[in-house]
Amino acid sequence: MRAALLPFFLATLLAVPASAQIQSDLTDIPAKLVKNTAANDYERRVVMIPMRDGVKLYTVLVIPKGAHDAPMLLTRTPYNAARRAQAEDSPYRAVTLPKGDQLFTDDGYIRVFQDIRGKYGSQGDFVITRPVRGPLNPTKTDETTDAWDTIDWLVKNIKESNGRVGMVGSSYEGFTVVMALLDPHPALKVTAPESPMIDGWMGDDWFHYGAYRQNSLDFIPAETSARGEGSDIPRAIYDDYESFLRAGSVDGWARQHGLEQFPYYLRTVKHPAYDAFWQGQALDKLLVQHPSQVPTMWEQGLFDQEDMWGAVHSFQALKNAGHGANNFLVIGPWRHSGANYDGTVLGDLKFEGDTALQWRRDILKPFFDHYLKDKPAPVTPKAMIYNVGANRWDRFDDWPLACATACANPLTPLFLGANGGLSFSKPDAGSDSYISDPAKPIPYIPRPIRFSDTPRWQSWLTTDQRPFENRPDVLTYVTQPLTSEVRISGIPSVDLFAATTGTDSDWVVKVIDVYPDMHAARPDMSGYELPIAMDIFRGRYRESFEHPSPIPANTAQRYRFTLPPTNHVFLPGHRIMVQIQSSWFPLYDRNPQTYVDNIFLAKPQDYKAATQSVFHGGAEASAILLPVVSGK
Ligand code: PG9
Repeated sequence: MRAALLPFFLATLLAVPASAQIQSDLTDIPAKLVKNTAANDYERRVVMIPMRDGVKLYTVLVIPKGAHDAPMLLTRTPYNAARRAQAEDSPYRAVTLPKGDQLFTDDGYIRVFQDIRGKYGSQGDFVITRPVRGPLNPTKTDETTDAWDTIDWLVKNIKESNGRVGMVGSSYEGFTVVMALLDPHPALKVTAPESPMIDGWMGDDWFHYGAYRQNSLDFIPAETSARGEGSDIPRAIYDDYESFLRAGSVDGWARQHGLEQFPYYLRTVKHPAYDAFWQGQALDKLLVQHPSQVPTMWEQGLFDQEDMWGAVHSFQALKNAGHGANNFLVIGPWRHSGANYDGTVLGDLKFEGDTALQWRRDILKPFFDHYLKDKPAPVTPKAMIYNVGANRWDRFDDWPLACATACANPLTPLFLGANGGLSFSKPDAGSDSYISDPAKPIPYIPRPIRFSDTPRWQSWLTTDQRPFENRPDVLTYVTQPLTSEVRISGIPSVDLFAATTGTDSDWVVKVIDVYPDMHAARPDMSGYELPIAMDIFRGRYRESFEHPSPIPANTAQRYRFTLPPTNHVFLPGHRIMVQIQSSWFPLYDRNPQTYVDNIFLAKPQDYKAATQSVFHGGAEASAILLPVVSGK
């Protein structure tokens, strides 16, 4: 503004009548806002449901307008029920509710989300995956009683309902479904635990066979900084590989970031081994002790980067204990929780249509409708697993198709051999070696690595393994190009004979489908090394998960452990590859390779390079025991 105009402008301002002037004690925000919801096709009802100890849990119901005799679909969550029940603010329930729910909400289901005890709108105290009442939980409640009390209240108080409840939920929300199954309310008629957290030490979120998953460290403040929203730990270093390497041990990194303030972190550090703390929370074991009659569909992804253990092990444990009749298994080509989103692609993989929608529409919804709406019984396969090699769903009356005992087919050894060979016939005796240096751990995906990079995290189990194949600290074994297809369907098992110059060691084993040099159908996938099943095993637990022991240096030891579930056709022209290495960083904490009581607390001087030897042939014939069904 030109200076000459200023007096004129001020005069104009002062001339504004007093009634129109903004006064400092006014606010533009109404004290109470009532939204016009007359056009909504649903009613949102918020209730505080009392539990047996008087604690009230915040519960949101999205009830179709005019509903009567409607079933209720319940999810109990630590992730903010109000937000889960309102993905978007919309007059349409199909829009306001999560997309994965749409088939149910379009069909008149009442959708119910509840904050678990101690989170968001609920009263009470929050305990991460609160153990069942007993030695690990001296209180009178757990997620089993809270689910029971909630369902009891819902069927007595929601007049629009037909008195029947189904439960769904993925991951933590899957854990709450499984907890409800330990003593189900009679009105709980059907459940689908999706990627449920079942055993945090064996192979779900926190550890895999004793190797700690350092991304867990972000979960703790995100969930326990406050009753409401927390956040991940801010990073001073862009690349998590560098950040964790510089900090040394898990505890070094944790204390740099203030994690010693969190009870769950301290609890974890106190229990590095599979002691009573973890055993007492293993839900597959508890389910067998308290089997339910509730029809249950266990679901997980083939590439589930968080809870790869839970669903398949629960299904198997119940089946093996004679409770298979009401239990079903679905494994799709999905990431963690991917069943509720688009299932068309994952990483570089493309599937035959939206596989997640196919499952929800053709299998899950009819299964729920039968028990909740008296619709005719659908044909539900005992197990349904996507086959990425053939790009199709396979349906089974029984599963696995091959296993060590009580299966139609035994497991078939695929032997490691000389010069990187891999074959179904046993090779001559020999060994290979590499140096594993904790100062240069092998990244689990190419650097830079950020746990917060969600798309990379969600698809990392499909990562092309070529960047690792030629490293001097990775052993690679590969078959000749296959002349006929090799089909596997079951749980592969590692039978590894290996020695180390150290006194502790991790063993990472990967089974890989190597695509042909030129893959005409998808040239961009030519030579791709697609992981089919891989896992890590902490050597100190080779004899006992509960009582670790030092590895005798320079002595061949036998390591036996199972890999994640498979259902795959290796096509003619493809090759089967196995890679073996001793670190997978920074997802898994480094093994110092010197035996210490508690690896969380290892000191810099404990981390030492070691020479690792892997044996083949003779009496120490390392092999992957594959659930081969046809074509060796
Ligand atoms: N995988 C997450 C989790 C479950 C249970 C405990 C800790 C983490 C989740 O997605 O909920």
